[in-house]
Amino acid sequence: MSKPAILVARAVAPEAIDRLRPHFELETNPDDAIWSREELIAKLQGKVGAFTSGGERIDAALLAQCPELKICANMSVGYNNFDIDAMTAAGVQATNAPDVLTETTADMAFTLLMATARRVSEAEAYLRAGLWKKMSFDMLLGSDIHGATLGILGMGRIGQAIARRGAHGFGMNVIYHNRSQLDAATEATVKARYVSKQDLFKQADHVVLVVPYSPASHHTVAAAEIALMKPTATIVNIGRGGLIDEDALAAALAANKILGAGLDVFEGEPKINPGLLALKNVVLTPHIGSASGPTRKAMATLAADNLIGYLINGKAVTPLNSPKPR
Ligand code: 8YV
Repeated sequence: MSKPAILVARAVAPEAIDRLRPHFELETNPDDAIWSREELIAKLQGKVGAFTSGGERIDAALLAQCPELKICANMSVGYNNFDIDAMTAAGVQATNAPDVLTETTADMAFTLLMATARRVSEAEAYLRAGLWKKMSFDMLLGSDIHGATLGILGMGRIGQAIARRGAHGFGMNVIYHNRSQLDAATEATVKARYVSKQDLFKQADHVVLVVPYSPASHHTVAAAEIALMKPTATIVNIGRGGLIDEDALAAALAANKILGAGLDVFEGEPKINPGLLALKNVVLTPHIGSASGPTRKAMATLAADNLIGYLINGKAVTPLNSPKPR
């Protein structure tokens, strides 16, 4: 009997391919080409499963053209590329890759927070440009991290891991805002206090965004929120670019209304808003939040296990919906 066919839409860790191969006929993308939507739809013909990276838009129109598709397994915790309602209605299982990247991504939030507050990118550029001629008392002064107020917008697993680092590692006063308040026991463990969104922007010395991206959270940080921030404050985004109005942020940074920003994600990535590129007081990284070797391997393995779990054993490991199978 021939094995079910699946599409691995991007180049992935070889361990994931090795895991999938005994169970499936695989079409892979070893050159890591970025396929157009039409190419993706063409390649999905005859496939029962898709290993997706988090960038492929899966919606009703695509599903209507891919009648054999039963599951899309994202190798990312974010799933704003999925129209979950459309997938459920079409009988298609959606899965993501949570938990395995929590600590690595929280590390990255702190990396950016510290680099931004202590102006590390700007300082290195200054040194490399040969501008460092002498020590001076006011050279590249930043904001403190220890003992400062850390404001976390979005308090899921990654937000909580960031809170633990701030509170326990750096003695920070941690405040957060989220759709729903954590229970008292969890608040006590992560040492974080719930505040309104407005108070978070007013009180925080360092703001970190880890809100899931959806139409509801589009530009959740715009000129009005930035205007509430202290002139010495920083903002870090490790969620999705669309959470921030980048033009408003660039304008505030250019006018030194806040100290700096650390951005790992961008609205039009991999294209970067030219207003941001022109600035010194922003630390820019190319969406590497989960990019440690072991974590990327674990994410790929989990996506593979979701495909094997659902298509071979009848149950996904980390399901996002409960569709009636096609
Ligand atoms: C990358 C992420 O998207 O998990 C997410 O939601 O943003 C990142 O981990 C992922 O690594 C791309 O495959």
